[in-house]
Amino acid sequence: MEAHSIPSELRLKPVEPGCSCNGEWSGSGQEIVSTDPGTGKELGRVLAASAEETEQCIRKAGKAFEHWRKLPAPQRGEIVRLIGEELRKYKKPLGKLVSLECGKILSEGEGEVQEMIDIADFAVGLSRTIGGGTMPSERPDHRMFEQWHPLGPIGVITAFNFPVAVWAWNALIAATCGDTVIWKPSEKTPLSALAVQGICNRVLEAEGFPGVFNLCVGGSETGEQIAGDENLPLISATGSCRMGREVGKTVAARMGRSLLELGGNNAIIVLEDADLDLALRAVLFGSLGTAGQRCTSTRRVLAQKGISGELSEKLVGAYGSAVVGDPLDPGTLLGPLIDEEAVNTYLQAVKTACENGGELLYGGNRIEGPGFFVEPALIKASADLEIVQEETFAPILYLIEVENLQEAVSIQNNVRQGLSSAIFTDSLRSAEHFLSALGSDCGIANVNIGTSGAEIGGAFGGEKETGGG
Ligand code: UN1
Repeated sequence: MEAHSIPSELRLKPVEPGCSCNGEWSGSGQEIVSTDPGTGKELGRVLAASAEETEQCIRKAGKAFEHWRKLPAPQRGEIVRLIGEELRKYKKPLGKLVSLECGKILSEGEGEVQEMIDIADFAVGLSRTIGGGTMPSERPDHRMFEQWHPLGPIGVITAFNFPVAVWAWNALIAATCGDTVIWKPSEKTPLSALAVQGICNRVLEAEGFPGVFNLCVGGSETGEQIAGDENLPLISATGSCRMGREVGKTVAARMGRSLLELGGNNAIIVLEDADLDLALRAVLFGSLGTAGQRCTSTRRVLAQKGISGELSEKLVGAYGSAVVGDPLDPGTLLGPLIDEEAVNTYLQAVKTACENGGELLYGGNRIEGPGFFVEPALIKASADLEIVQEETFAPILYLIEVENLQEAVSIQNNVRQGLSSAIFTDSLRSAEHFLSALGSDCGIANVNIGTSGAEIGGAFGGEKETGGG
């Protein structure tokens, strides 16, 4: 695979620094190496923020909050609009950097930047519509109304698989509402975060509002420090259930609020009356998109008996023709996993499933050569296998045969996670049952469309171990 370089338009100097407060780079913590998952080669090095620098950063965000909260919301929206404009200008190079650093294919990298632009637009609208109810009071000559005030500086902890969009979902809405933000990106994708922070810094400095967005690059200790800091009334964290449990405990212990977006174990139910081609496309996108490393990735397909054989044949055919390779090549459908550890987790999960009665229908191997590539795996399995109950962040899809809708819904719900779900059927009655209180127990329930592909216009999040808030 040809070696790619960091797009020069982004003006990134990754060997220098790690922590940005008011646009000054000042990292002096440990060195973090960003690796290109497509080649296994180093892309750049970043110096993380030390504990003291993280604290400084939190203090600066607190200071900036004092002014920012007083600015009328439409004016805050105007700054967010300018950031959206910059993101439009940098969509291509930033999308390319995201693809390069986390390995998702180029259309997904650019799609992520588009999501940032969309949420910026949404936030601008919000800046003129933040509402509050007025309700009749029981008391005479008395008015009763709700008013939303900003909370303060907010901590945002993001994962490698959405290196920039998830920050934007949180940060641009928070800033519009009058909060300032401290961002701890994944240590696997610091360069994408630096590029976004650079864009924000240029806008904030030109407009005279430094310190509204702040970046603290670091490992889990930086995350723990942010979660534990009493000056941050809200922590938003995206990542594994294990991480969320720690963050949730730490934040709750100091009476803070948390917003957790954790693991999923998303299923697509395919009934006998479904449009199979439509279902096939959705299962493919859901299981192969971002190489199965989305919290909304399709991990289980629950196929009704009558079509299960045909669907499985079609899936095997489609997996066989999926182009695996360079994520920046427009012909590629499946890019690499994030790192060596992810490859090992994939191999181990396939092995465990097969040792416990799973039947490997396709894939299961590492693709030899540089980078962290694997074949997509399709495994026929029984729903109650322990490994099927877990979220493995890799392109592994379990095919489970079901008798009918009732059994499908019960299997789909019978896992610890509750993020996204889908049903493919042409029956209105089945679709409505799936969407009803007796149907899917997930935060997101889709009909005739797959489990991944969040829309910024609707609330995004899950139930049960997926978190919430
Ligand atoms: C999507 O499905 O488009 O970690 C978004 C994730 C989520 C975002 C998913 N935070 O996969």
